[in-house]
Amino acid sequence: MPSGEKIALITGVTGQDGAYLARLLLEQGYEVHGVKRRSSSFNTGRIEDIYQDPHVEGARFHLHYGDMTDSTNLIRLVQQTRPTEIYNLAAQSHVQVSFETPEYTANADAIGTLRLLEAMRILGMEKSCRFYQASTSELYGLVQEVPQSETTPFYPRSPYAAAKLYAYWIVVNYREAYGIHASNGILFNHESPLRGETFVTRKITRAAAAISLDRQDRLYLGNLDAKRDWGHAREYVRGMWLMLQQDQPDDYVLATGEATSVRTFVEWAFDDVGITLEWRGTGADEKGYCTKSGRCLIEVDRRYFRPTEVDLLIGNPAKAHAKLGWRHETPVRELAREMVGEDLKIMQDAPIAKDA
Ligand code: NDP
Ligand code: GDR
Repeated sequence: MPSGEKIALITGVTGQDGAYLARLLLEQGYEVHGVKRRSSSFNTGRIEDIYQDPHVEGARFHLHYGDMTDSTNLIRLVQQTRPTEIYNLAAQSHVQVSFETPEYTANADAIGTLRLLEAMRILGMEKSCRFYQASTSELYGLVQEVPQSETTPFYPRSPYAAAKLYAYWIVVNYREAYGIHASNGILFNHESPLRGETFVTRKITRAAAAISLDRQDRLYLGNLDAKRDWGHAREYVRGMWLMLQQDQPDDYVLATGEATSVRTFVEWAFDDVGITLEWRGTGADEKGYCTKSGRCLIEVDRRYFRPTEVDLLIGNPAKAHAKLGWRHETPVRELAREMVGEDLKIMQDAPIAKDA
């Protein structure tokens, strides 16, 4: 660790992981700089509780406008903030959306990572600043080996995964070529009450809450048979931080080692709001879930199927256990319950409106 003050620069600070990481680093005594995008409406909802008025002396959390597609901006931000650790979390992170916006996804997720590494080089910060890259289990894509570890071959199955594959290798290359302390965290899916509403777990827990309160009629989902290794985001950001505290940079899988299907997650979430579901036809040849009394609540909709799917992700976190002393704590069943509970609270507090 470079000596002296700890200064972190977090790209993607307004996202799920950015919000948890900023909180963790502030608790650890860091000065934290977060990069947020300009948007026409507020996008800082997840970090409202840690926001500090910049006019007040001694503020340790600062927000800056920025974008991964603008190298001039990234160079200036690194120059102004002089971080000792950079956490590159910003990304167009939605796999399905990456099929609609492949070029933008490559620009932000792949070239954006290169821009940030180059900013470090241009400013001569190869030795004074450490770098964390938000790599992903999506790199494994088409199943080559189960469970997946740091040595499993990659086979990306989406423009998102292909962009993240470039980012993974450019990080490895800059580590080897320029001696930068740069590490890839190959993180399996991690969720929380702060998860984006269009990712499947949160889409399900919000819908279960809304349907139980009669605020939504039906939930449309895609492939229910995909299996994911779901952990709690709060615990995973701690793993990111641990990677940058090691003497040597390296690449690590963070995962629980347990896979659950989307179908099972649906059943748990609805169970948690007291709705028992039965699998049956919902009309024509569509399939879905209905209640015993015949009210059909969930329908499979082909529009949510991906052109190429990742069927099974299950990680082997043995290296992170042994070298980082990192372990996940929250079982996936408990995670689902927490997310449903938080969504129920949000819905109960919100003004009555039907949520399509
Ligand atoms: P989110 O989608 O919640 O957050 C993404 C963040 O990136 C947001 O702050 C978003 O800003 C920002 N962002 C998007 N595009 C740009 C851009 N062009 N320039 C600057 N900022 C941008 O993702 P998560 O927090 O869930 O994930 C964090 C990172 O980890 C991502 O890189 C993701 O790909 C990766 N990852 C996530 C996993 C998971 O299960 N959550 C697993 C493995 C990897 P805004 O709020 O304005 O949209
Ligand atoms: P994923 O997460 O693609 O794994 O990427 P997501 O929650 O979007 O999908 C998980 C699985 O659920 C299936 N699915 C649906 N998905 C969505 N979003 N909406 C649906 O209606 C739906 N129905 C079924 C998907 O087909 C898929 O198999 C996440 C992101 O956070 C990435 O940024 C990260 O890199 C990976 O996790 C690890």
